Amino acid sequence: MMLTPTVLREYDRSAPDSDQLQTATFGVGCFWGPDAKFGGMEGIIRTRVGYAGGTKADPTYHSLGDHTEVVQIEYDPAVLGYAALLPEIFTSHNPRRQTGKRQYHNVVLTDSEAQTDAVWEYLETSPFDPDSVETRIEELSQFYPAENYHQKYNLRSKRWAKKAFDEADYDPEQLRDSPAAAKLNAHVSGHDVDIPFLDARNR
Ligand code: MHO
Repeated sequence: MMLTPTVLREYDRSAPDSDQLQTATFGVGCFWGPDAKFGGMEGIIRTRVGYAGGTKADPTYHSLGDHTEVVQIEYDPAVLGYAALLPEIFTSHNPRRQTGKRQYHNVVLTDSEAQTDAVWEYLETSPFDPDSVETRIEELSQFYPAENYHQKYNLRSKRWAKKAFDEADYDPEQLRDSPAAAKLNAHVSGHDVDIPFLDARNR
């Protein structure tokens, strides 16, 4: 199947709505990487990158204040539970060492007590000694989406991929929230992702 505007729109239209999904928010360094990696995983439907974990109101990339770069994912709990996500998060960074710069801190921002409990339960049975884990584990207070040019960053730098969304008349917010874009962003970043709408001509 070719990557046509119709194919992209159909894929996105058939994806589950946000209200049927749950969110997970975490930082593991520069947010471009986890945006691509997690966007390709089965059960992860949407991704967006942003700033969280601090107190400054309305942070921007050049005025971050005490915030950290994070990715927020929308996942389908019927396919992938939070407990199944945690090993992926904790092996995407070194939980035994915190990063010097707060911008790139390792942080898991939970949005419910159930998520917080799941993190500690995971750590207790993980190879990481919970007492020596330096990753910040905190409640999410507010997520501020990053500027559009940071969303699906790797996809944006591939002309053929960006062109497909331009031809489908996606505006920057639609591109950010597009389930198809999450998968393509993973694909162009070299992650192994099963994309039904890609054919050899696009690879
Ligand atoms: N300036 C770094 C990190 C960008 S990330 C959005 C780079 O160009 O790789 O912080």
